[in-house]
Amino acid sequence: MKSGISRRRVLAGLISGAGAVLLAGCDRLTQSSGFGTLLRNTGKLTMNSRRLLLDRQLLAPEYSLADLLPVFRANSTQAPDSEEYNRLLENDFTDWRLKVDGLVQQPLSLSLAELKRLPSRTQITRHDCVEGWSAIGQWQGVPLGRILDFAQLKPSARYVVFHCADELEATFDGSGRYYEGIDLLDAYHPQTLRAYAMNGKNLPVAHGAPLGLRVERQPGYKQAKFVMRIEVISTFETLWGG
Ligand SMILES: Nc1nc2c(c(=O)[nH]1)N[C@H]1C(S)=C(S)[C@@H](COP(=O)(O)O)O[C@H]1N2
Ligand SMILES: [Mo]
Repeated sequence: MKSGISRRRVLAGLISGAGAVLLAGCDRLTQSSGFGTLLRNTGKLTMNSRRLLLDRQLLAPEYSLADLLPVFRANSTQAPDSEEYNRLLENDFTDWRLKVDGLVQQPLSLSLAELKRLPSRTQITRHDCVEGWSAIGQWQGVPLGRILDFAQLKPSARYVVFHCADELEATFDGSGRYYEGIDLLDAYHPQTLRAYAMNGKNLPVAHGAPLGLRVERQPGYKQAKFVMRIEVISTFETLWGG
């Protein structure tokens, strides 16, 4: 962000977003918890999303269908090497659940069908890998901010971590799974999606089936593939050595 003004605007957006979270909390008191509530609340676009949408300068450039590449390269992990993932893949991910937990009032467990029933956003953007290649693709998915609002962030929430099904690269010490973290500004950015479709089809395995992260304005490695769990945290210190 270049100017102090736009930074202030984003902060104002986040503060009104916190208000939306509180309101969602009041609704919840009078309704049964779980996915029913999630569906009932989908009509509400959060204040911070609206504000960010108004500030066009903050959006990553979007392209047209004519700009799509015939072949979009698949990079690094092409398929997680795990029995659990293979079992989920065999059943077309009907048994897969996206878990949302950590610093939230209402932990969630969402099936792919449930995610697909939520209002989605479709965008054509450029993916830039730091290894030196770029490609333009179309993604469809649920704005992450909306899912976080349903889960209702606790006041101490600062970052959102995406836990993936594949192993970390050997260079990372090999102790755990691939993960990526983003801050709340990126998490509530209107172009940040939990993407389940790419170029009009279900997300292919090589590109992160069943669910990938699109966080535009961030480099390729932030676009976590094979996302299994979203964890909301206050500090990175406790996460595999920070
Ligand atoms: N789970 C997971 N996500 C990942 C990676 C990975 O190895 N595992 N590689 C990252 C890198 S470096 C890039 S460039 C993109 C590649 O996405 P693509 O295969 O859809 O082109 O995924 C990113 N997300
Ligand atoms: Mo990358």
